[in-house]
Amino acid sequence: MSRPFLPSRRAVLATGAASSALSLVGASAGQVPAPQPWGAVPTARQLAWHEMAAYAFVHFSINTFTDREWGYGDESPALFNPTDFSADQIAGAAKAAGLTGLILTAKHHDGFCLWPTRHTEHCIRNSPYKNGQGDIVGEMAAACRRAGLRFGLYLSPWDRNHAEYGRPAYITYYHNQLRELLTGYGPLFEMWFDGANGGDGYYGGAREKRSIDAESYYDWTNTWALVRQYQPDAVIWGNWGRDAHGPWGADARWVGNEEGYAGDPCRATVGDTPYTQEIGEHGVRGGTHWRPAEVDVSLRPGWFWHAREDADVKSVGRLTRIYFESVGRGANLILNLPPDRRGRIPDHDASVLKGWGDLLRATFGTDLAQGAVVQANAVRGPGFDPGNVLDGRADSYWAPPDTAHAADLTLEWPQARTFNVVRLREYLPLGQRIGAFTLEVWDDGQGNWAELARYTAIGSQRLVRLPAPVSTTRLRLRILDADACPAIREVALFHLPDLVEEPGIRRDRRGLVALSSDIPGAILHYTTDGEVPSLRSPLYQDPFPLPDGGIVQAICHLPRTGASSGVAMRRFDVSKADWRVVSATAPGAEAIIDDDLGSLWVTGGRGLPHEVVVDLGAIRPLKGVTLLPAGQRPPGVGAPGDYRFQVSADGKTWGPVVAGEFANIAANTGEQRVMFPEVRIGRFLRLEITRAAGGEGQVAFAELGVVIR
Ligand code: FUL
Repeated sequence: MSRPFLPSRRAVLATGAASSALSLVGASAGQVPAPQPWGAVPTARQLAWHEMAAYAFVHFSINTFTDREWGYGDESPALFNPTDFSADQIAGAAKAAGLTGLILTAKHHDGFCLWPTRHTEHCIRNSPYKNGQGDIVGEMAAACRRAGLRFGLYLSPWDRNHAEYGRPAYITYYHNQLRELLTGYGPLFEMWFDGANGGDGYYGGAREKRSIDAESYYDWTNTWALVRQYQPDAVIWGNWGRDAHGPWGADARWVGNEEGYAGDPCRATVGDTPYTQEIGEHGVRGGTHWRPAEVDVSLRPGWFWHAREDADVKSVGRLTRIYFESVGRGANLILNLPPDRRGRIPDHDASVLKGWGDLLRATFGTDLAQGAVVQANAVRGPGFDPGNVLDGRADSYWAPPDTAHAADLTLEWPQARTFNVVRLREYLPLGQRIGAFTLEVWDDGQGNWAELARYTAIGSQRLVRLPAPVSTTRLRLRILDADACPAIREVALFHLPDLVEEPGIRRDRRGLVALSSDIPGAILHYTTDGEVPSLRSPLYQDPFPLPDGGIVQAICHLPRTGASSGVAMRRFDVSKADWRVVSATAPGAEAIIDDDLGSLWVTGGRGLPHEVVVDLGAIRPLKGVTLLPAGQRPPGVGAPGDYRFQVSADGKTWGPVVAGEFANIAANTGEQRVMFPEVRIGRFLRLEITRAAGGEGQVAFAELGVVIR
């Protein structure tokens, strides 16, 4: 098992209780009975998975070459033709980021297979890559082994290419494919069973809509049994309905969003109730099943590579925030790295990953808590001593007596330690037990304890990121509430180097651009002429007008430390100042033209289609349209699934229909873009929503926009 950011620790330099405890770990632990497990506990494979913390996702397939997020299934295998594929370069980029494993999309929803499967011709054998002799799955598996990364696979259950999809024969096919992957590519640490099932597709030429009941159709009991049979150590990821294994029987759950955060708290257990986004993000305290969350997010807006997103690669600052809001809340992080058409992680993306990995290594490579004298106000006895929290071992922990559901642990150093990150871990084999805790530091001047932080859950790990470094000779962890006596595996302290995050860039309906930063004392510089901003660029003071659109780039600078952020960039089209809603099938449609990303239009209860007509205020040449999904939808409300757009000069005679589906819109809140086949001149825009993605018929979304520039 690889443990990326754990420092290799020397023996604890503790004294007193701590040092006497050390020699007793393991050997004499039997002298005092261990605490009993409480509630649901993880399996061995889940425990190993928790240690992996953060790993890579790699979405690479036909979509990379067609510029789509969801292929229809009718794409020719000949399109798959990476010019300079390097599995080692991809694995190397993941490794440089400090990631511990890599999961590859062996087959996405379009059905194209990246390995030469015996069960379909819709695969790499019929592509020009290596004259049909290539095997991307095999190359990636070997490169991961070389790089010391664990390997996993994604095999989309939904298959828009296969003629039998929707019928029993497809399940046999799916099992055959799964068997090939489970037996042909060495050990796998995780199998990813995606939940997306959009309906229509090519299906061997039928070009029709096929609806299935995802909970029963895929025969999960037997599908998962194959994973258990051939890869007993692999964690099964999926969000399916109740089955013999309990609620949505897989080993790990979807966190419920694709934005890169877990809820706080994000508990590892869930109850025996249907999946909801709320449960995905937060879990359930004292739940009956161990189903920890995995946070899936992409380095770029899309899951697949698109040239138009080259300037939208997440920065080191953003990735760090994501790490703290996922791994730091006890979830695992799966960060998607989309290879380009060469078959490599683009250079800029790779350099961001390297910079991020360097930062994490510099931060988590030195545990500043080492050397502390550790004491507790409640001690269980030999084998469970306070000093165990410093020994870097996964199998030792501090525990007070069974009756102590609240207890304090104090670390003390002869000289002050300076840190801005605290890492805590519970000993998971005994379950997730902590219900509330605080961290306090000793204030020499005042002669008392001062509260630093207060949270509910710890779990696999809790990273507390402090707003500024703290120097102290004493740190106290106070467990205020627990379901059973606490079992604390680790208390560690780190120093995260100064990191200035990029500013936020917003434009309101009037066309005024505002920049923002929540860093105290930060100043902002910006450009609108395409130049990269520097400290010589205009200093931001007040919102400035940009009614006709353009590119705004900005940096944040902290004079106190001399550090600057990376560049934030946003492209704006014409402002919506003169727009108005002409008609809509439900009230409140003004919300989609107010440039307020938080306000939604929720269509009424009437049936589909839902329709809105917008007057753009002037005749304009329209290259396409954009739609911004809702960040969070009301319960039971879906996202717009299928669309029909039309343009008119006078609001009476309408031009040709542009129809299609918004790919992955139910899960992903990134902007959707629909380009017209040619420029449409007009003043009125009509959107009809003919299918809802998720929900019960009503849909909601945040903004409608146009592409003119
Ligand atoms: C979603 C899919 O529909 C996306 O295309 C992507 O694979 C993401 C990780 O999961 O459900």
